Amino acid sequence: MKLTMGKRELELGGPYLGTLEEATHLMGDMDALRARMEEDGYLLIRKLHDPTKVKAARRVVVENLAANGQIDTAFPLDEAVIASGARGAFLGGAKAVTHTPEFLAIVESPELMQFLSDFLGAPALTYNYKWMRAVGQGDFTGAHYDVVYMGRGTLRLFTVWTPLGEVPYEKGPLAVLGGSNRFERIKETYGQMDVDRDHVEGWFSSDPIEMVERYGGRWLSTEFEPGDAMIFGMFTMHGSLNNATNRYRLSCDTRYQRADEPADERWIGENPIAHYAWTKGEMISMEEARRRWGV
Ligand SMILES: O=C(O)CCC(=O)C(=O)O
Repeated sequence: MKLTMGKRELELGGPYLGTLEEATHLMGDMDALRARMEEDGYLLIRKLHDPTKVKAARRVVVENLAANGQIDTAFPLDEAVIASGARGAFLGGAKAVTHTPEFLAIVESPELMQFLSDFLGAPALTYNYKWMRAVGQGDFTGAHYDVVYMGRGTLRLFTVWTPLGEVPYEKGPLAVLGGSNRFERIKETYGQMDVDRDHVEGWFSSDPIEMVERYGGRWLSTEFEPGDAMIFGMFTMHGSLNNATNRYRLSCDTRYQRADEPADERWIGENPIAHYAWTKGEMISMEEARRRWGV
């Protein structure tokens, strides 16, 4: 099966793309989950969330997109068929849809917060800012570490990536670069960057093959069902496959850390300030930044 990431076609099962390892069977054994996170840089947990709640949140998001004319209502709403001429949308931050009871019932559920508190070994907090994406046809996310966007607080910060609905391969699921949590030279250079301070583009690369050939590892992905989630750390290189369908790929990514550790001030509080300088003024291309870092 050939899948696309950016402009590259990758054969699933070939040298550049394999499948994510599951950690679902380790649930309940926090030491094993922590060891797996340390080793692989991610945890794939099936049914981490209640699938019924995920479907309810999906409904709210799809209704919101439909109200904005982004859904082709000639098809059942739940299919989220992209309206003619409509594009992908970022629905994060202050947008009301990420603060509806249905949405918060997944990403701030008592069960999830308890799980993360157990995993972190102390009560967890989640950033008030929520990231929610409706990924359009042909769109994808380039390879990046999350630390460049949210590294001002503790580095023991974790992303929970939650698909809102089924995400088969052709709909552009998340992909991580296996082994990238140990790319020391990239962690010391790109991994020290802050997009608001440095005015550098966020994506390290849009070329999945270039990354594997230069740094090793293998891209890993899977197909997702409602309730499934990926958890990963700040230094796990990730992106997504392309959405090759005419339906939106809906997903959210939310952040968690110990409440007793410093938090990145851009993402917390009633009205998070979010990115305030990135993309404003003169920007440095990633190509140029990588040349300076020698990576
Ligand atoms: O959903 C995507 O395409 C990207 C998600 C992402 O970059 C993240 O969860 O940090």
